[in-house]
This record gives sequence, C-alpha cells and structure tokens, in this order.
Amino acid sequence: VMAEEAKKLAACAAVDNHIQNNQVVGVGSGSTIVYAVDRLAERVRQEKLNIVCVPTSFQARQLILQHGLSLSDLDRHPDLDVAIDGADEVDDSLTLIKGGGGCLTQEKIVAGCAKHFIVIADYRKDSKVLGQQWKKGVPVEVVPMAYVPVSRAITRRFGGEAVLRMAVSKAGPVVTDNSNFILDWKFEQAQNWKEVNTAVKMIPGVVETGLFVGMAEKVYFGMEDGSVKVRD
Ligand code: DER
Repeated sequence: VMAEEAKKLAACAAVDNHIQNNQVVGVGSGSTIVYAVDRLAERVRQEKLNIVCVPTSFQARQLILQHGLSLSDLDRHPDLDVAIDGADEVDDSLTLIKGGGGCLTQEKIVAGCAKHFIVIADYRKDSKVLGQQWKKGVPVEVVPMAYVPVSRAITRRFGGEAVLRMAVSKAGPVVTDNSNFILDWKFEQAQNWKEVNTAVKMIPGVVETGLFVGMAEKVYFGMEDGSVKVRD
C-alpha cells in the first residue's frame, strides 16, 4: 500500500486499541494524526463515547473543532489517559525524532502528561538507528534572539550543523505556535540520545528538542504489505 494508506492503518489500529469511554485524549500534530482524528470522531459518534481532546498545536485544535470533538486544555485536564501522535522517525529503542511539522514543544508537553503515549507512523519512519531514513535532522525549538549562539553551541558540542528553518509560505523563518524559531540539527552520527537531549536542553535559549527519549509506550507502523506492526 502507499504511505498514506499505511498511515491510516496505523492510525485506526491505535485508536481502536487505545480509546475507550470517558477518556481525556491528547491529539498530536502532522498528517498521520488526521486519520486518527477521523477514526476517533467516527467512534465517538457511533459508540456515543464521552471523550475530551487536548491539542498539541493550532493544527490539532482545528482538527478537534472541525470534527465536532470536545476541546479542552491542560488547565482543565492536566492528567491525560492517552496521547496519540506521529513521528518523523523511530529507532529500535522507541526513541523518536519529532518536530518535522514544527509542533514538538506542545507535543512533548502533552505526551508527558499522558498515562500512555502511543505513536502512529507509516513504514518510512521505521528505523533501527535515527538518521537512517529521516535526513532533515533533529528539530530544536529556540527563543528567536538566541538562535545563532544556540546553533554554534550545538555544532561545537555535537558536530554537524544546526540550520534555521525558513518558512515557505511566509518570508523569513518558520515561527512556531509558541512564537519561537526552529533549528534543524543535521547530526553526523548516531549519539547517546538521552545525553544529547539533556545537554541540548541545557543550552540557554533552547525551549525543547525533537528527541523523545523513553516516552513512547508503543508504536504502530502501517506497513507496505497492508499489515500493522507494533513495536513496544
Ligand atoms: O512534527 C511532528 O512532530 C509530527 O508529529 C511528525 O513527527 C509526524 O508528522 P507526519 O505524521 O506528518 O509524518
């Protein structure tokens, strides 16, 4: 099957296996999650489920509203039963690269508030080692005034290069939902991602990294042959 169909397979498997009545659900960002929200809305309607959704971006908020799902936030629901989100790449110890869509900060906050963090992805994200398939590097959200010193600190410490993400449909850099910039750190070789994540977060001006270490409980991969593979 094509990648889009594989995304849908993963999304439906995750929603069908992890959503039940009376839950608070974290809704991720990106393109795969759209299939999950479609399926969630269908189940809410068919099974008359009482579900409350917490978004991870303006995009997720729009998805929730467009599907007539109940919108909430972490002020009212700081304890989530489950969060479902996509990933740019997954390695064999469930470390994720996220942030391809620029929403990594709220995604990581929401994922961290959920009892269960479930990831959905097509087969192109299924790697043994980060960097095997995803070539755009690790996104790092930074305070705009600091992007040059942060970029230099990352390169000095860990090699590679950290490039300011420029917008396509707007002049200048991408501005996140939190009014920050994003650096895409193109690393040269696999690292101890737990150490890298901690060290990069300590650099003054860094808001968040797209390295999700030890957070994902289970990953559903939609495969090319139409099957769904689970890694946990
Ligand atoms: O930007 C993000 O973190 C997205 O969730 C990304 O990791 C997955 O986006 P996709 O489902 O469009 O591939």
